[in-house]
Amino acid sequence: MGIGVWEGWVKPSFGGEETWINKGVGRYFRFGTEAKATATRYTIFAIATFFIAGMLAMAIRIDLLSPHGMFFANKEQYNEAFSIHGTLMLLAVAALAILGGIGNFMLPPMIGARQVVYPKLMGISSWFVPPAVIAVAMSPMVGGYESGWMGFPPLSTLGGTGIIFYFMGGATLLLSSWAGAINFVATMVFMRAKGMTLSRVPMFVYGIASASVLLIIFVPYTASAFLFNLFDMVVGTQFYALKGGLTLAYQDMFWWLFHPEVYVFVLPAWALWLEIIVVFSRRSLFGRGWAAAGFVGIVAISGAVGVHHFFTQVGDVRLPIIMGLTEMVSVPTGFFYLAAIGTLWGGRIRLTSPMLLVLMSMVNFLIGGLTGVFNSDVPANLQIHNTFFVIGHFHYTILGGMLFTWIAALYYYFPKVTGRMVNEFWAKFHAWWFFIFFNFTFFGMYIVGIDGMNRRIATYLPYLQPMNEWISINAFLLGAGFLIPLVNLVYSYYRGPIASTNPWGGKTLEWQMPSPPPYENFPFGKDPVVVADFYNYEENAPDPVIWVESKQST
Ligand code: HEM
Ligand SMILES: [Cu+2]
Repeated sequence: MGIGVWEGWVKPSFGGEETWINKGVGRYFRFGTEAKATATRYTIFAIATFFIAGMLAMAIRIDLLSPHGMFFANKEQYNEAFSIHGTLMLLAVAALAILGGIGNFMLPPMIGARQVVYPKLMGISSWFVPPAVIAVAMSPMVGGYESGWMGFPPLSTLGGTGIIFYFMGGATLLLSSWAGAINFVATMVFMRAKGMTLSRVPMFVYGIASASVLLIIFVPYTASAFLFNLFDMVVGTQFYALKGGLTLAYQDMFWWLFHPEVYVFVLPAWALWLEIIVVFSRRSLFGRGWAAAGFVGIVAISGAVGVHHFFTQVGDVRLPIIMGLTEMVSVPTGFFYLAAIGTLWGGRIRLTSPMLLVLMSMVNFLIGGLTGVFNSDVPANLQIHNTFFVIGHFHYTILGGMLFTWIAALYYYFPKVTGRMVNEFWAKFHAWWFFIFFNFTFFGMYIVGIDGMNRRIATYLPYLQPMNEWISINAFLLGAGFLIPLVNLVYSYYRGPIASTNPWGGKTLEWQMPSPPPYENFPFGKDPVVVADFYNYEENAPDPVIWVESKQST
């Protein structure tokens, strides 16, 4: 079978050797089990989904050019558009791009491993993505729905049958990231090279580990909520029925995952900040212990504060507690800024495209984080809840914090993955384009939100039109700009200048692989042993790794 089911799955399952092709784009679309092919497949799916969901955002912005809507035929279509946009961006882009794409590729070599523990599980769960994306995207064509992307009952079960596809797609995407989390944790526990102690594992490994722990604990709640809702619709159960059901319990279960999920998006990105900043300021990582405490602190707090999403619904004694806890999340977040700024301070900074994007990401996230404090302050929340202020906030955190860093990481690792360099001029040109129009667009949303623009409503009062026009025009420029990195990446894959093995001079182990890396990551017949810190950039810092004769032949 040409698509690799036989060579990649069946034969190796019965003890045969897996055949591995190291050439051509086709290898990424086979049912192979090799982690780097799986990773690249995740990246390609994330980019494709980003463009599908991005087109919907453009449609929404066209609609909002007029107070009465000027693109969609009715309000239901508007609801479907922002729901599909949101779900795909969150569950198929933000949750999978860095974890599935960068993580599967770079985590094994970073800990000195040649493979992951469950390569088949990873391979198959990457193939969950396209059917799930299609199910979500086509949900309007199979009956539509009105409940919005969160699918709150009773609206979800009373609306159209499209919600069935929507919940199936959503649950499948959650499952994909959940399987990934299990594989990451197993790989980190069992496959670390000798000497890769807790105080030496790279920061990105901490980032993936903490995101994985959050996923493993919290995905079951929200995935079950989706499924119970589905059962209510399909087999007539009454989990969330208005009479006799636990209607409000859905919201609780939904936010059990979806608050920690935002940290699933940003923790790996913050970890990449530190990786990239260290390399491009050639300065030892500052406050490694603080950064580690940051990861642990956020995992500990972020699971407990989901109630801050319904401050306007629950008026009881828990409010001050949840408000306090939510605002405490800023403390471990501050640790990352401390480590990042401490490392930058006095460093010999090289403003390459990955570095530029990381610095921009830090600025954006700061604005997003500060406006989070307004959201989490109960009196302020009562004013801005369900307005465009909230939309501004989460786009600053997710696009600003995660997407800028994802693109930084794509440029940073491109030479390792493909053996070629991207075009720096166009990478930087787009970074500035992205930064400027991102801020024009989304800062406008804070303003229009405070002015009284409701979220999730297709129409608005005429006095808000000028501000909405400003947002839409900047959004179109922002959206069109993404063609630049797309062309840059595709063109550089075929024509970019040949890259050296370690073009940026990174010390972590993934830079010791040849470019592009072969099947076993480190083909030298030798195994790495970690003997010193990866982030020591002092004059006469010892080499962090020595290579010893491999026990198994390669
Ligand atoms: C990791 C970074 C963060 C991300 C990715 C993020 C993302 C989001 C998202 C997606 C929503 C909207 C959910 C919806 O559709 O209703 C949201 C709302 C909210 N965020 Fe954040 N957030 C982050 C950080 C913070 C911080 C640091 C705080 C507080 C200090 C905060 C407080 C809130 C609150 C209270 C809401 C609910 C607002 C409302 O609807 O009334 N967030 N956030
Ligand atoms: Cu939250």
